[in-house]
Amino acid sequence: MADALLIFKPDATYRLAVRAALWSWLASERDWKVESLAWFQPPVPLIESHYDFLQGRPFFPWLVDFMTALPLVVGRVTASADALKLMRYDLGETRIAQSRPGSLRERYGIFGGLNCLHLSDAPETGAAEVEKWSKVVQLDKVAVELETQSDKPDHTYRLRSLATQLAAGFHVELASRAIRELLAEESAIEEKSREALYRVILGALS
Ligand code: DAT
Ligand code: MG
Repeated sequence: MADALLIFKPDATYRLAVRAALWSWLASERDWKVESLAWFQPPVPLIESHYDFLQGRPFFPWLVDFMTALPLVVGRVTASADALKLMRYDLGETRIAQSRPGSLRERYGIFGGLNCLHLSDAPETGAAEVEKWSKVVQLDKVAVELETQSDKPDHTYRLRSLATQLAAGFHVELASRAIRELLAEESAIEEKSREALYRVILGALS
């Protein structure tokens, strides 16, 4: 059995219909088991270390902000090596424009690296990530109850269309405002965290 680290990124933690859909998939425990879930706001050094292989890439400062700006839902999954491979197949490719049609990222990711879930990509990386994270977050019990249904709308495809315009420099003001409005409709987040959510989503597009 392999251990894998699971993170609902901010776009999945706070967009409630998306979180419910991703949780439905995970909670099916088709070929795996969800061993833990907890709320946790990752500190900057942990994320810098978690993503150390990406240091120096132009998107790295944004990636660190994205992963540290807000409390996230973090967990651990156990699966056979083959099942972990299947989970990563279900998840889809890293960048949304390249995510396989029908994959979770194609369906729920917004744009670029706004790709909703982190899941360790192999037993070796899973073991290393779980070891590192278990020092700062509990990874041995399910301490968060997530819903598999939500009354909130899922605006993924409109967000993706607006994100594409914004990233290309078209209608920047209008598209930014529309993205904020759609995110507000999708979430139930208090004022001060909402600004952080807008910042990390819009930050991926500039
Ligand atoms: P994955 O999350 O599919 O395992 P990864 O480990 O290669 O992908 O990269 C970690 C995260 O970094 C990824 O989920 C989003 C971000 N990222 C990677 N490459 C990127 C790129 N070219 N543009 C924007 N974000 C990127
Ligand atoms: Mg990875």
